[in-house]
Amino acid sequence: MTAEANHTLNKKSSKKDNYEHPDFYAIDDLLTEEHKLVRSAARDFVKREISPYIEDWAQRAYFPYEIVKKFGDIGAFGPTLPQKYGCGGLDYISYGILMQEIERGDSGMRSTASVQGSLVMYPIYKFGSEEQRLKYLPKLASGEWLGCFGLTEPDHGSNPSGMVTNFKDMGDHYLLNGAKMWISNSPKADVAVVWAKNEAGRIHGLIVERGMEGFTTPETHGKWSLRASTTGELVFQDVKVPKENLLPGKSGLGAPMMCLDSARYGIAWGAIGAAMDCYDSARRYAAERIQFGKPIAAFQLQQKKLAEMLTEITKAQLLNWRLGMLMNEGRATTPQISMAKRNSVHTALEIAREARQIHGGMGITGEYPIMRHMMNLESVVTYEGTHDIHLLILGNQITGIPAFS
Ligand code: TGC
Ligand code: FAD
Repeated sequence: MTAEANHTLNKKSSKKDNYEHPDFYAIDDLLTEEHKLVRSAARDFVKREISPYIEDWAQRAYFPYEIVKKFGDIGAFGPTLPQKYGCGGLDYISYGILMQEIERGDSGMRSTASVQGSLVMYPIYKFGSEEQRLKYLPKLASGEWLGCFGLTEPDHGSNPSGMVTNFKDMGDHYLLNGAKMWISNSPKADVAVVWAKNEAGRIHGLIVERGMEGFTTPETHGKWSLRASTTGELVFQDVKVPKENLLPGKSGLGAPMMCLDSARYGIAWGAIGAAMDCYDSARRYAAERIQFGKPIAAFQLQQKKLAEMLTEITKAQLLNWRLGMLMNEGRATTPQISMAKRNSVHTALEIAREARQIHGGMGITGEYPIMRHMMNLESVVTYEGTHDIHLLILGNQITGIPAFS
């Protein structure tokens, strides 16, 4: 690549990232010194490594692969897993804070981190053998390797139990066939945790490595959302998977669903990071933009928007913090996680839309982060269980009547 092309791909914005996070209910008082240190390190990282470049990356649909190693260096991958495997050994509040800060920078960047931590490293740690943990976790934690998680298929999104990807026992190896779609990180991933049915129709997790014959990862082009994150397919045509690559610890749909619990929790915090960025930008813009001889912040209609944004952010911050404490105690339930994921993403989308209006025409440009956040959140509201699926999970919890089918 020429020096000029390289410069263009990584064009640095001259705009300074002056982000200040809203903390209307002194929620900082609930955080430990360790939580604050994690936040400060992650915020500095985002200001230094993401904010100056992200608009350019997103406009060009460029995935900055070099960020993977940098995330590893700050401990963004699998932060709650044990230090023995090169991970952070932190609690779930710290994990939430990391996701919040990274998604404040960009949802696509948070996707890269949360897929690696919650959807690749977590199942290897939770359901893997000790040999598998030692082989994969340190390389994934450091960012030497990138991973992806294959559950969704072209014909099975909200209903993953209908999956058709399958493997046969061939004696000394498994033979894997099928296809996964909409897979974050897939085009660049070194390893994939893939969910497939055995001959008895039981779902198992398999670790598939790049380079295995018959395994390809075509990239999905033309996304208007998560443009700085790379998304693709996983295609398996008679892939010989060594027997030692099966995750032995758990089978059935419950195994990938447990991974989703962890990732959805991270999204609950992450989406509010995006919302806080939109609010912060809108608050500053309203104070600076003069119309009819006054800052637009002086008009009641704009104040209403800002007051409602701050109210919703504060409610979500409290919900997330409490959920984090339940996660730390091992008491958080899937419906509680659904409530937080659904609430945070909905709140963030509404705030992004209101913030876009406060910025007027400028709100549609890359001068401000608003439109990028809004477009990103259109994916976040769909992946890891759609807005409606999380409502049905809550409905099931409340009534005891599943309404999925
Ligand atoms: P259902 O009958 O409810 O359950 C089937 C079996 O699974 C068990 N189970 C769980 N176990 C542990 N933890 C959980 N959270 C569990 N949820 C379910 C359940 O107990 C049962 O076990 P058993 O032993 O009785 O068989 O399943 P269902 O087929 O009716 O489906 C329920 C439904 C719709 C809620 C679920 O399938 C669902 O959540 N669908 C949404 C799919 C989804 O979220 N896909 C995400 C793909 S990954 C992704 O999007 C990554 S994006 C990442 C990024 O870029 O950041
Ligand atoms: P569908 O399931 O077809 O749903 C379409 C609509 O129907 C939705 O509004 C849905 O709420 C509604 N609907 C479906 N069933 C019901 C019902 N029972 N009752 C009421 N309404 C219903 N998957 C992975 O496995 N790994 C990844 O890394 C990954 N990354 C992704 C990255 C991006 C950018 C995107 C967009 C998706 C990603 N996904 C990933 C897939 C994601 O999880 C699915 O898109 C999601 O689960 C929804 O599936 P679907 O798109 O097939 O929609």
